[in-house]
Amino acid sequence: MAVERTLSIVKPDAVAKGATGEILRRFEEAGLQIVAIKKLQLSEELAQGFYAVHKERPFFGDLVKFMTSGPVVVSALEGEGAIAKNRELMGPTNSTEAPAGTIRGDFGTDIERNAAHGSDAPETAKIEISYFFNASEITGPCEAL
Ligand code: FUP
Repeated sequence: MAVERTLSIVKPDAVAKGATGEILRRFEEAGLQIVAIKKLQLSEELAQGFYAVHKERPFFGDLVKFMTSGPVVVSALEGEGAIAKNRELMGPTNSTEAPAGTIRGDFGTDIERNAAHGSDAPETAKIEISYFFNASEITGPCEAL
C-alpha cells in the first residue's frame, strides 16, 4: 500500500464536545502521523469554497451554517493507505448509521452534524490539503525512535 496524505477536519460539533484530542488520538493509534494542524473559525466564504462541489444541493446552506458555527481543527494526516484508513475510522457519512467505535458513530448526531471530514481520493486530498496549508506549514513524518 502506498504512503498517502489526507485532509481531516474535526467539525464544530466534535470540537464543541471536547472530542478533538480523542479523535486525533485514534488517528495516531492507527499509524497516521499529523504532518500539519491548525484550529480555525471558518468564514462563510472558506466553508462555501471547501464544499463548492455540493453548492447546488439542497443541504448546502445548512451545511455551511453548521461548518461556520464554531471552530474546527484541520489536519493533514500521512501514512500507509491514509485516505481509506481515515474513512474507515470515521465510519459512514450519516452518524445515525455509523457503528459505535467509529468517530461519526461516537461523536456525531446525524448526516449533517457528523463530527469529521476526510478526503475521499488522492486528487481531492491534494486539493483539500492545499486549501488549508501552505507547503511551509506541512512537515515530513517523524522517524520512529
Ligand atoms: P463524506 O465524503 O462522507 O464527507 O460525504 P459527502 O461528500 O457525501 O458529503 C459531504 C458533507 O455534506 C457531509 F459530511 C455532510 C453533508 N451532507 C448533508 O448535510 N446532507 C446530506 O444529505 C448529504 C451530505
